[in-house]
Amino acid sequence: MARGYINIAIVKYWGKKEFNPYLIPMQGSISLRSKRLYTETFITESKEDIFILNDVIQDERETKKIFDFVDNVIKNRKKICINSKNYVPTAAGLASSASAYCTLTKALNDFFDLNLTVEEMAKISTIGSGSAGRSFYEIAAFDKNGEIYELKTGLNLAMLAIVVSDKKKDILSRDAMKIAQKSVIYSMWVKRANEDFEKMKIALSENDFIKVGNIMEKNTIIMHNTTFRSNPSFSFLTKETYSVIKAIKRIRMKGINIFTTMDAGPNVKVLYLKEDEEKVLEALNEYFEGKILLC
Ligand code: 2P0
Repeated sequence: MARGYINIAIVKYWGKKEFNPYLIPMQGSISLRSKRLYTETFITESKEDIFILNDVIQDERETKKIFDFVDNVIKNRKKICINSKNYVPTAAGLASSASAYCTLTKALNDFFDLNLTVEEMAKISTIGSGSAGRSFYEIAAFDKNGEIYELKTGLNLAMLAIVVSDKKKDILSRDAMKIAQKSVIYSMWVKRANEDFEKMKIALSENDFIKVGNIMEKNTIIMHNTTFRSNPSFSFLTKETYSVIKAIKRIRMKGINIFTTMDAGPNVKVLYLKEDEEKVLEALNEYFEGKILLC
């Protein structure tokens, strides 16, 4: 059995350059791995290739997608049954292809005795999903050359989500990214994101939480602006998203250091320091009781 956790980007990955053979992103990204939300995958020998997700045998399309990845990792193999379970609420922006492909790569490595290193597995997993490579490290950098490595900080970073919607998203992040790459402001995004990547590395190494939070918030907004300024124009963010952001700002004015980020969905993730957890939850519960999910 293999297990892999989701990760949440504090500098976003938002665009593919090429596969060579692993993904080279348009710009660097940095993430924090969850301690609670994960995927588990079991592989067994089978008469035919089967993919089971959350106890449901998947259709031809889903099965093909997963086995195309498997065939990329290993040629001339025996047939297998891949049985995966997501211990992640299936909510917009939380259900994760990152934990899925991170875990599948680990499970294949174990089942077929591939003897891959963590570095190799991280790169391989990006063929399935770009963000998956980051799930191999607690704090991961995925740079613009396609290198994936661990970053160190003295900060005890923690994340929670305010779940405003558990509806499935209308537009997949993969498709959204493709459209956004044609946005008139996309080249500006790439430049800014690469600067944010460098600045974030420094802020983490200097244990400067305020800087980390500010870089993350600005980076998030510019990423989402690429979708507004696309043709067609669209957004993952809703009225509810903005009202959460407003409430978080209000709480921050009271001196509690919390920062917001959003991915390919309307839910808001909140970055805080683990040692502040009690007071953060107390403040957030006043506004969002029942909607808070520790990540
Ligand atoms: C991230 N996202 O850095 C960004 C921010 C969504 C918004 O990585 O096409 O599902 O499989 O490589 O990994 C989601 O992208 O995309 C993502 P593919 P993936 O977390």
